[in-house]
Amino acid sequence: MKKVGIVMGSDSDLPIIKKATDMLTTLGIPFEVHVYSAHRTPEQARDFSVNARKNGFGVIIAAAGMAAHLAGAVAANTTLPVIGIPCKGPVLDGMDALLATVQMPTGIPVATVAINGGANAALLAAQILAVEDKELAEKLDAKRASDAASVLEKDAEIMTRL
Ligand code: RP5
Repeated sequence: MKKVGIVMGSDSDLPIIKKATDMLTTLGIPFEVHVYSAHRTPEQARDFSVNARKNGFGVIIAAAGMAAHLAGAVAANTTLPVIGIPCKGPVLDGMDALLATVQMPTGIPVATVAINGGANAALLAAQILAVEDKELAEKLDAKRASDAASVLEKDAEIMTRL
């Protein structure tokens, strides 16, 4: 199976990335994590992106906060699908990172998930890999069924209380 590449702009983004790595681990998907900044280490971020396809990656997750150019900078240097996670920073509640990540110009797409949406980034990466992987697609179907069952359990429980 192809790997998921995960890059974060700073190790301060790690709590968001942990939500993604936990989900990938649950699904049995291999991944590799790096701290590369679009601003502080632009050469390393570029090298990783340029070489990602030949290094066995099938999709890249890029997480950054504030002036969050990382996902766009990665996407500029690869035609692998890139999923951006805008991370909430100390001011502006993550709106700064959301707009910087989602508002890509035509030609360089970034599939942006919710602010701090680490788990959904991993699920979207899994769905992309599952296009060519029947076993993974079945795991995703099973997860959907189990998520639905747990909502229905809560529904039954709330009716006994209210
Ligand atoms: C961004 O700046 C990082 O992705 C992080 O979310 C934010 C703050 O970085 P630190 O100052 O915590 O290293 O590039």
